[in-house]
Amino acid sequence: MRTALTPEQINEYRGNGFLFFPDLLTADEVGELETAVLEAISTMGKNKIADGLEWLEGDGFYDKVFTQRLNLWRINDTVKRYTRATGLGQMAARLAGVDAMRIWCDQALIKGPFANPTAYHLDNPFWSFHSHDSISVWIALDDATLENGCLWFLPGSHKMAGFEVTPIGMDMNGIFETYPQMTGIDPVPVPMKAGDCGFHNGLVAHGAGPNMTRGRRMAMTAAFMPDGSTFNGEQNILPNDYFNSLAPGDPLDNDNQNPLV
Ligand SMILES: O=C(O)CCC(=O)C(=O)O
Ligand SMILES: [Fe+2]
Repeated sequence: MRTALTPEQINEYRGNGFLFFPDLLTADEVGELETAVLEAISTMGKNKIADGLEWLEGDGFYDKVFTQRLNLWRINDTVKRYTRATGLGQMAARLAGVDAMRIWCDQALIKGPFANPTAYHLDNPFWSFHSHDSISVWIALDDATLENGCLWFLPGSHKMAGFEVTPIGMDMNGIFETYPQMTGIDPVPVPMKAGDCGFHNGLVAHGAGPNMTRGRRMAMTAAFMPDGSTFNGEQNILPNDYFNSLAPGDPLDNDNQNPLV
């Protein structure tokens, strides 16, 4: 894993709210991670969250946006070696400008042939903490192209965003009803080769096109929460026992659920 960041890359991330980072993984590493992710997913059936809250895949529009499987690090040591890699966590912390990160979740996002588009949305409002400094890494395990549903971003939108949820539904323009100030921004596509990755701020608007091809567009992602973040009352993916033990304002510092990376 290539983890060196330049000051220019950090500036670009902070200005745009995202950063394209080529060659994070070698071809061998891509193969190893891909195999591990598919292995982990094959044990989960329709359950979207490994070893935690039950969330079953259905057959509605959202289930055809991508195959989504979360917290694979909990059931697969190889996935854990990548998504909880210290070097990756350090990159996330440097880009965000915080001292330390905890893993919020990792997730595989696989657009199968002819998958639906991923509507523009913000990530952080879905989660159980609010932060201007949360960050995800999206690692391409297949080439992600304009044809098969690469990511698109609204550069700088993280500076205009609040914490209102914008659903990943059927309306591509839904986000602009909540955040009309973002309508003036030109969206930017970020195609990637397998092994490249992108980092994005939890408040930057992003989405992906449909998969117009017969091929697969597979990504492995990890979302990082700044250490010191506090519970906002949303359950999101927290297991019931832990969720019921929390009151708004409590620190989310459970090393089993959200370990430091
Ligand atoms: O892979 C996709 O289509 C969407 C990814 C995304 O929204 C994310 O990683 O936050
Ligand atoms: Fe997202």
